[in-house]
Amino acid sequence: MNQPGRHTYHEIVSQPEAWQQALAAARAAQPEVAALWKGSRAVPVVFTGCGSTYYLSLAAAALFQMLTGRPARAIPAGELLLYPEVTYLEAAPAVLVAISRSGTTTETVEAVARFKRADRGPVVAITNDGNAPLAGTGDLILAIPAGQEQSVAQTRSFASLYVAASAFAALSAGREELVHAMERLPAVGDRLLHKYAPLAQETGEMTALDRFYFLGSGPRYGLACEVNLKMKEMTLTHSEPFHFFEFRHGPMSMVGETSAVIGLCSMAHASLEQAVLDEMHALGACTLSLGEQGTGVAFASGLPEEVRNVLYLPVLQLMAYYRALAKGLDPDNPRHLSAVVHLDARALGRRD
Ligand code: F1P
Repeated sequence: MNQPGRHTYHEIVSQPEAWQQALAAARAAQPEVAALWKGSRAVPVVFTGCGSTYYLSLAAAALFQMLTGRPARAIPAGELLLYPEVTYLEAAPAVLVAISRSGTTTETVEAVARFKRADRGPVVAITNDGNAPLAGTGDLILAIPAGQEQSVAQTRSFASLYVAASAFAALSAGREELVHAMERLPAVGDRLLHKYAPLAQETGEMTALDRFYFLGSGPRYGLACEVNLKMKEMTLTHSEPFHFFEFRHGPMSMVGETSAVIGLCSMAHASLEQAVLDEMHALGACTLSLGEQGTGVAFASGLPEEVRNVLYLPVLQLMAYYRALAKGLDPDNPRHLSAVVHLDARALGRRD
């Protein structure tokens, strides 16, 4: 009998290998990336995906704009179909970065098709399947097959795509030294998975906790959204992501003895972010901080803050895995979900 969660566990603990392939793919594409940005710096860059890969787009767009100084935003692919005018200015040029594990999600593939039909500009495809439809429509393709997985909920795939997107942002900014520094990520990821597996299991098995809040700001907000989705998909737990300061403006009313507040903490604003966690702890919450140093989960990576954000993922993915098992659930097969959402593209975005 298949042990519940065996695929999810293997995918989480093996992900540093996929990070390595993501970096190799980005480095190999360096000349194409440089050529992509010969044009105007004012051309907006739109990152898109669905669910996990929309959250990835949020994180990637924030990092891309911080590093390159080019305007970037993240829009769910479905919204590009329903309300393109909210994103695109009539005939103005743009660059579209489409992110997809499968490369077959209808909304994402259709959003790219319409972008190309409108001749808006180049498409960058970041995917775990270089043979799927999305890759066939990209002008620049970053494919990371090592990130492919059996499980429905993205873990290894997400992290590999995020590493590729981060390296893409660094190369787009001409910051090759950041990509070189990223070469150390897989070893740090392996170390964190070994060192903090007990903490992930201990926290995951605290089934008295009935709600989780994940706090992240700047380039980490999209990652807070993603780990929040893991908690929902794998463990059927009420959970929500917030920007750090936003949590005080109402949501903190929900904090009590059965809530967990988990901070994806930066070094740049460590004391301000830790202050939020301390206030929630005083209200009875179980709090956990992750970051480079001085935190409950300490990376001790020595890497620049811009390119170590993937390190927030493994321990929190593992925590969701253990919580699912503690609740008698199978994280490999989340309730109601399928690995890919396929729709009738002809019916999407029609103003009914
Ligand atoms: C995206 C997706 C997500 C969902 C889950 C499974 O597919 O369907 O919407 O949250 O993570 O993957 P893809 O376009 O990345 O293949």
